Amino acid sequence: MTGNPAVTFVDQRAIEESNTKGRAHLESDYQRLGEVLDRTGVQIDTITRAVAAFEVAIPSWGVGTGGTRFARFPMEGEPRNVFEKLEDCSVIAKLTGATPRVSLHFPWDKTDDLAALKACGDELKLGFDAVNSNTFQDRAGQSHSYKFGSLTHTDASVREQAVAHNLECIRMGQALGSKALTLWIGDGANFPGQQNFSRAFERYLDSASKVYAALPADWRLLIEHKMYEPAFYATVIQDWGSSLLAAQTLGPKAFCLVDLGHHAPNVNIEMIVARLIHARRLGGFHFNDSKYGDDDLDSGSIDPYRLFLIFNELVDATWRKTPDLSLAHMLDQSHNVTDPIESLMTSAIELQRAYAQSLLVDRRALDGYQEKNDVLMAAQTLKRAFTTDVQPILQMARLRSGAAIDPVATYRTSGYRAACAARRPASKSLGGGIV
Ligand code: RM4
Ligand code: MN
Ligand code: MN
Repeated sequence: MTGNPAVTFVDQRAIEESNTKGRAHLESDYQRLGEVLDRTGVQIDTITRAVAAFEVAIPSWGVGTGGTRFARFPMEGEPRNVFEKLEDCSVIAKLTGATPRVSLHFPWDKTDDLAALKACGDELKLGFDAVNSNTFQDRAGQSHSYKFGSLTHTDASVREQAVAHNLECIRMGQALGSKALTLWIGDGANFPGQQNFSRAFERYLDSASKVYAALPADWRLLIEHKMYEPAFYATVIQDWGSSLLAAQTLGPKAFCLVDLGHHAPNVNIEMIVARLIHARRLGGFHFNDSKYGDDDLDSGSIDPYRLFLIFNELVDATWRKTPDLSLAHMLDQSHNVTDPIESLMTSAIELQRAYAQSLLVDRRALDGYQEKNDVLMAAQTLKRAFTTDVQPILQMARLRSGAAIDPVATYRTSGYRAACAARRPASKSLGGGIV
């Protein structure tokens, strides 16, 4: 018996045992849905195969309990270091069959032994997705503070320090097999007049070009925009326009990353997605949901129709044979009141659901309605796909790939969290914070 609880508590036998219970019902639900879809000319197995091939990366910072600016309420058995984070990520991967890679965040996940981290990933069958740099916080011992910015700071030595950190992230990512660096900076202003907008953007381009120049040939730079926070008046890369401008200025390996929570409420994100696809600069997503601001809530928990409409644009782009569409799908959520493992599993499944529903859209019919300006039927064509209960497809995709029909139920019976609580003494950190 291995000492690793991810291996011990969530092994293939436990998954199969749990699947035995749900299997008969699933077979008949699947058969029935297959018949319904067949009437509209859709082969259910085609959709199931596509869902099974869907992948989304887990953010290492997502498996710890999140918090607000006011407080953090840590849960028992939280991972205390990157190795334990990988253990939790492997549970999510095994149970959902949808999350084969982890996205790391440095220096939060920094370790002296990258070879051991890579070996740990191999043992747990986890790869490493885009690496994320962090120049929005100071860390002990660093020479310069990021209080007034990093890549856009007025002082060249602060900018150099921030560039150097990004180059280090690339080196660490290379050792782990990552192929992208996600660049999100909190730089901006809290007061009108605090910062010269034009000069700050010019400094950004200058610093980012140094990071870009250090990218290995097969790497991409993912530029993430965010409307506000921590800069509450003006953020340097605040919208997809600034992000696209930066990507186009930097070069062909620079792409825009859309974090769903980084927009004003009601913004038409699916349209932003369409524009970035048109510009050939859509690089990936940080999926989450929100009600009021950058709430970092579970994907699809507030507005599943919006999530569907975003996937609808992606499927449409594939249908139109848009070349070179290669997207880094990642979750980016803060789990303040739920077990992060359960939230992340549920979120990965919500993405698969939106994807499956989008695949059901009758695109030829939609095209026709759009051409004829048949507004009601066009809208209904999307709604019909969205309101189809694709649960049996998602469950069958998991069953066929050796994952759990019901990941949350299987996780709860596994005793994994309790085993972690016994091995990982409770965290003392009760303060506020983003993670
Ligand atoms: C930011 C942004 C970044 C994430 C940090 C933790 O708001 O979404 O992607 O790395 O939060
Ligand atoms: Mn993000
Ligand atoms: Mn965010």
